[in-house]
Amino acid sequence: MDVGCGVKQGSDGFTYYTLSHASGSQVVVTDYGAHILSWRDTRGVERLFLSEKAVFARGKPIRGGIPLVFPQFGKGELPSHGFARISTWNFVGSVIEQSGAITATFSLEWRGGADSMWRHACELKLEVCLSHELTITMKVKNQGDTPFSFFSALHTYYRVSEVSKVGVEGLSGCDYLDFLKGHARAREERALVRCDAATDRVYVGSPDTLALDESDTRVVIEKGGLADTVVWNPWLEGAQTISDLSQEEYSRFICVESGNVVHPVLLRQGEEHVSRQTLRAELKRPT
Ligand code: TA6
Repeated sequence: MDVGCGVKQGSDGFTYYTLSHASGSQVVVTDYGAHILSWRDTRGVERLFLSEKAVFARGKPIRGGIPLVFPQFGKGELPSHGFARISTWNFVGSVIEQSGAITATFSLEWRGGADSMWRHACELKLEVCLSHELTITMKVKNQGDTPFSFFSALHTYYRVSEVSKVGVEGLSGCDYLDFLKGHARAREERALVRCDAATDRVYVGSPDTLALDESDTRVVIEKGGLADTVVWNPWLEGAQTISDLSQEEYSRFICVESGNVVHPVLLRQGEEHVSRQTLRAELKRPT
């Protein structure tokens, strides 16, 4: 495996960047949405889910990987989850750091204006840094002359062998809003949050370190500058209504999304907001 950043042009018109690290880890990002499609850990195990029915076409979001939610979370005036994931980003470049980590940077200049679907001018940057772990840094800069506020999330789809057998660690004692029960607020009491039915919850002000626990592995999820965590799985009944997801695929993923989805982030002119998420797959010690 060549260490560094490889580039391929897809027949769909998207450009695909493959970052390969000496530890054996690998990540694939496309300039469409600055969307991370694949992350293989140091053992070569794929950790992200990508739907077999995912659509790769401009104007449509890609089902799986890590879609970037910005500046709207969910439905609203803008397309669902905002425009960042359906915009073509610029590849700024890649660099091999002294530590050996490889960073690729993407940017999106949003001009805004009265004719635009979102009138505010901003610059988004996404830095994808691969070593034995994966760190994704998102920067939002207000380039306009009025303040604006936004929501954002790294809508991460984790690939699992069976959704009901995995659990999210670290949410016990945290309040959540249940989007399937009219946003009702309740407190999580489980040490391990499992999905055994359709789940769509926002954990408000969640801890900055969580883990996805699956048989022999834990994927540690660390966040910064992102207040909340969304846990989502549509289950069979939900999957039946999602055209770019096969029915049986609902059991092969869980979304655990680090984001600012409850309280909007306010950015004044010239200000920048930085957030990040680090993922690390660790083999569990035999007990
Ligand atoms: O983050 C959870 C969620 O907002 C769910 O409500 C669900 O609809 C999901 O995201 C997928 O949204 P999408 O627009 O990608 O179909």
